[in-house]
Amino acid sequence: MSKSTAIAHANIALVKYWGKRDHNLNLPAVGSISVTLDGLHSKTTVELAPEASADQFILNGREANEKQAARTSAFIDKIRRMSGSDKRVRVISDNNFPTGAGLASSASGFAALTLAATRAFNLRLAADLLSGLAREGSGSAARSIFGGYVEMEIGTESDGRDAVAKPLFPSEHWPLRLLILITSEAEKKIGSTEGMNLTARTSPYYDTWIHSSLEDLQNMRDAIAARDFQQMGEIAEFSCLKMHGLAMSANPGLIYWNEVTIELIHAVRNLRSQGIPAYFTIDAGPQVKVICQPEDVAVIREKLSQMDGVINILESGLGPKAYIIGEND
Ligand code: 2P0
Repeated sequence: MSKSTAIAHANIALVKYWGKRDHNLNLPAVGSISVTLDGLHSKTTVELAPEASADQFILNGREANEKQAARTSAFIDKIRRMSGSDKRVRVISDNNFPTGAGLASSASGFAALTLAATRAFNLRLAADLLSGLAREGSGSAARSIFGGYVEMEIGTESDGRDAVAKPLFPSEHWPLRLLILITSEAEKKIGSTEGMNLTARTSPYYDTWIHSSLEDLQNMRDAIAARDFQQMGEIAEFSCLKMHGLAMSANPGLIYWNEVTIELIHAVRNLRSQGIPAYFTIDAGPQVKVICQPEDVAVIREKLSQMDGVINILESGLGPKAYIIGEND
């Protein structure tokens, strides 16, 4: 193929990834468990451009900035080496979720890029190899290769070949829903990679974080297998708060929240005290993701939308693996 278009969906971690055991291969220091979302995706077209002297990247209708272009080109270089080709590419990528909403798009973006680019260069990789390659672009992207409930393994091999994600359960196993409460559209000052590196270097809690993650992963697997909403939610909040506590204990401390984030944490816990089952999780930014069951979405949405400072609410169920939507020579 010389042109290929792929879709990959965003994911949200229920047990968080924060820290790397190898920087060159982007190997995670802890495993993670996520859900892939049906509502949020990246659609990416990669077209070989044999006559071009440089790669071209159009992200959300605009020429990518220098940093994005350099990171993407370095990633495409890996695929060029694998395929034995030195052809330049033209990449067009769009997110179906609001641009500038402060949602990490590197997971769906790199997963879609991995699938579309390998196919454009005529490589047909098995899903685990795609996941490992996506990981080299962005750790969380390894998980977006798969749908439903997904676990990222840290692996033990020094070359990272077993640091790949694997599907745990399909979406239909347990159709949870997520509400994503947008509290700020400002771009974060410290990205995940930089934040993780600072944390590993300076936090006195880092080793404890690494060791304690094993139990969280086992408990989360069990909770999902048993469809135990309370256990799943309690572990998700625990992992989230532990990750943020860890990040805050870096020096200088990383605070990804704003005042609305904290209000929403209390609001979700208040819902529970009123008998409405809902749990929160938060990534490296101020948005709050609320995990709930389908029958409770309407009431939770109604109550949280009234909170001051909630700019927008996105809603999603669980979604499929990354897939190709079009190819031609
Ligand atoms: C996660 N995050 O598990 C965690 C929780 C953010 C907070 O994975 O450096 O953009 O590219 O591997 O994948 C975001 O980190 O980091 C992330 P890199 P990535 O979802």
